[in-house]
Amino acid sequence: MYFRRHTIAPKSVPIVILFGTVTTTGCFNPDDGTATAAMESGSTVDPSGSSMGDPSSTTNPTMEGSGSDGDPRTENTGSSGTDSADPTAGSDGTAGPGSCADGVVDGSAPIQFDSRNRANAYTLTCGVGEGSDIAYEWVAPATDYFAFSTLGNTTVPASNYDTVVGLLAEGCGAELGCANNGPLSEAQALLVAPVVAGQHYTIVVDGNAAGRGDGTLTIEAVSCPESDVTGQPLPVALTTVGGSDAHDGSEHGFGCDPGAGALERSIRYAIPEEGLYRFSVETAEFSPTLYLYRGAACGGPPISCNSNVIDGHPATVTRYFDAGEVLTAVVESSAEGGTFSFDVERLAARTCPNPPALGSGVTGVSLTSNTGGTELDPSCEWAGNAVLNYPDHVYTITVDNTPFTGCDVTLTIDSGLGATLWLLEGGDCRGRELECVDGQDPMGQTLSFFGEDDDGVYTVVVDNTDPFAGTLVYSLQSTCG
Ligand SMILES: [Ca+2]
Ligand SMILES: [Ca+2]
Ligand SMILES: [Ca+2]
Ligand SMILES: [Ca+2]
Repeated sequence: MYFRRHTIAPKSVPIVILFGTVTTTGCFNPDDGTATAAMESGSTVDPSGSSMGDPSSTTNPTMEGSGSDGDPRTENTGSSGTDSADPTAGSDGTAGPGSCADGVVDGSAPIQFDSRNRANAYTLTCGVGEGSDIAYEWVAPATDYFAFSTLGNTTVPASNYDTVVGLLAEGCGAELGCANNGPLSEAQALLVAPVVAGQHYTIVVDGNAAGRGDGTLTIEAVSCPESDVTGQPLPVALTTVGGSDAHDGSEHGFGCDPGAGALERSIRYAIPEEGLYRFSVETAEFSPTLYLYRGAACGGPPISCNSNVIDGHPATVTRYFDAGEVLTAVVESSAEGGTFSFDVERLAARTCPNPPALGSGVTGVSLTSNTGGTELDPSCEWAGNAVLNYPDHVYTITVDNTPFTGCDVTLTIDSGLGATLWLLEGGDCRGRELECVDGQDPMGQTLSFFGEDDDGVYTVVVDNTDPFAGTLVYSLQSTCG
């Protein structure tokens, strides 16, 4: 087996602006319509492509207008074709005197824009080049996470060029969030950001790599996940009864999948302080599967999943996170579902986020509940049984296949009944699970890395999946690096 890291070549496309109104109001739910398919395709593209700025920052976005008076909006070269006669007239209003924005929108309807005759007034931190842009003044109608998107949907078109979307504080102030990419595309942008009711913001639609063109900006409150337990007392009792079946994690390639028809519940949690966090689900009413994704909205980049039996050990996913990272968990149930206990705990980090390097390997290593940590759990095995957590050892490897050599990491079970060998992206217990081999085979299991595309640092984990049987003694040999 081998895996290959996916790289995305930057591409350039052209930009611009104008506005008009279309229709429809609604809540943003990646499980609806066009956005859905895209967002759940298992793409590794960060829908964010996105960065969330510190609202307390006072740094202004770069102003790059080339006009002699320093006001880039005066650089508008006028109309052409379908452009609005008055570029400062928004679809739902005109920016007031002194406003930095080109127009005022309330976001209740999609906003058509055309940037082909606009100036390059802003450079957002997640875009490049001198794309022309347009800025909208907007007042948040609610305190919530909102999605600012040029993805289009079933009724309005996506941007036809490489767009970047930024959210700035009132009056073109500090950049609060920026997104260059969408779930499956680098062209359209999807930004999810928290806003406060009544607060004024500036939304900038920019062109990446000097792109210009037209498209539609939609502004919608995020409706998935359904719950946000940030700051709430945990664990918390929730239910999947009456839940949707919009989520399908089968395309991620993980080792757990409840199959079609499983009702789910989606839950958001924002990390309060840097550390190692265990997300867990425990229930006596169904066999739980827990998926964890990055981002404040459903459909973000997947991290991993884990499952267990009814009334068994909790299903858990554990990773190291920075303060302020926002995660979305999806709890899948079996049968008709039921109530469950959802918890997020900050663990005492024993080896994560800095596991030791495996080097050329280790031999004759004992792994029991006394000698191993219980920090990480894979998708293709339980995290434990009714009595014990399955103990694990964590290592890092560095793969360098330049010039081509290829390398292997091989687990051999010297004694004991069960071990799982699995692999995470990155060497710091933060990354997505890439491979999971349930190693009941005493002849061993091997992870193979071919070619330069596989170069990088990884986290390798060995789990003792049968601690009742006694000590697992294993050898882990590496020809990598
Ligand atoms: Ca620009
Ligand atoms: Ca883009
Ligand atoms: Ca489901
Ligand atoms: Ca474990």
